[in-house]
Order: sequence, then C-alpha cells, then structure tokens
Amino acid sequence: MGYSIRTDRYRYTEWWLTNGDYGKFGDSDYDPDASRVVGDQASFVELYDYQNDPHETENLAYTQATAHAALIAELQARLHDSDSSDYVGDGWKKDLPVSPYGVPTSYPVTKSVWATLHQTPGHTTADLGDTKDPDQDGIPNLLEYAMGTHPFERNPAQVTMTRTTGAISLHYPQVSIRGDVSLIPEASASLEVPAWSTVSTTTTHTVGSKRMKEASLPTAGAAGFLRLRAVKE
Ligand SMILES: [Ca+2]
Ligand SMILES: [Ca+2]
Repeated sequence: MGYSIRTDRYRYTEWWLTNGDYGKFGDSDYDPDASRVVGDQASFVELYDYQNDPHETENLAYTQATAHAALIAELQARLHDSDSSDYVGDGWKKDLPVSPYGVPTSYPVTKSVWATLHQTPGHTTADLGDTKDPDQDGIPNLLEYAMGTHPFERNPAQVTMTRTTGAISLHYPQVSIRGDVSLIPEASASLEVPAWSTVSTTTTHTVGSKRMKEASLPTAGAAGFLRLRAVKE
C-alpha cells in the first residue's frame, strides 16, 4: 500500500508491503487487518518536486537522495504513526483522537509569526526573507505578507492600474491589521527628475481584515507616475 504526504511543493510517498486484501465485508475471509504493515522497511520511496518537475519525471529519493536527506527525514517523520510500530507507514496518526497539527489560534499580525506559521517541510527561514520570492510569482515575501497572499503559492498580479479622463489610479489589496509593514502609494510628475510624494488612498472594498485600496492621481494637462512602496516599520 502506498502512503503519501503533500506540501505546497513536494510529494513524498512510501510503498509498504501489507497483510493482504480486505476481502468482502461479512465474508469469512474478510480481514480488518489487511492494511497492517508487514516488514520494517518501505519497499519503495518517491519524492517529487512540483516546482521544478511538475510532471514527476525525476524521483529525487533515488537520483538526489543525499541532497534531499533532511527533507525526506522531515516528511517521513510527519507521515509516520508514532503510536504503533506495527503500523509504521500507515499515515497521519490515525489512532489519535485529535490531530496533533492544530490550526493557528489567531491570524498572524507580525511578519515573524507569519513566517513561522508558513515554515512547512522543504522550506527554510531564508525562504521567508522579505525580498525572497520562493513561489516565483513576482511578489516578494514582504508584499505577500502585506497583501495577504501566500508565500508558496503563485498568486495572480495584485496591483492594477486604471485610467479615466484626467486621472490614473492604482489598486491594491492590504491586510489592515498588520502594523509592521506599510504600503505607500507615491506620485511623481517626472521619472527623469523624480520627486515622489505620498498619495492619499480610499478603501473601495472590504472582506474581513482585507481592504482593496485605491490611490488616484489627477493628470489633467500633464503626465503623472504612480508607484507602490512597501516599508517595514
Ligand atoms: Ca512570491
Ligand atoms: Ca504568492
């Protein structure tokens, strides 16, 4: 029987020899212990990296086992039961009354708590640095945090521009309860001689703690440029 664990990036699977078939429930050959693991070693293991290899062409557990040893050990520890050695490999602590992996008790309102909560297997603290973009969606982590998007899932572009007669506007999401980062829209009449000044914003849409913000710049009779700056407080 195969047992898998998935993260945002990896799939790790172990194949274990088990007792046999369940048979048909009610028949004399029905075996409720059919999934009991036989032996003390998995017959086959697989590790695939969906970021670099979405079609599962390279089993890293064999081709790059040494380089991925720490990751494999971490995923293995999470996959296995710890309550019964007979059932090692049977996955997700099925005999425990409650899951040992609880959801966060509160929404993270600091960058460091946010980073800790997102540190899933296969990722290091460095992956959650402010300027890193581990999901390669073009949104660095500090912006992912400020806008309420996910550091390891590709999000569509969050900042958009609209143009109306006499004005251009910038639209972007912001999590209102995160005080250690600011998103500051700024305007300048020229890019050759930039003189950036802060533009006031309005809220156009609210869902929970998330706000859609709009910053407008009148451009009547002249050019104008807008930018959005993230600042860590
Ligand atoms: Ca990103
Ligand atoms: Ca993202």
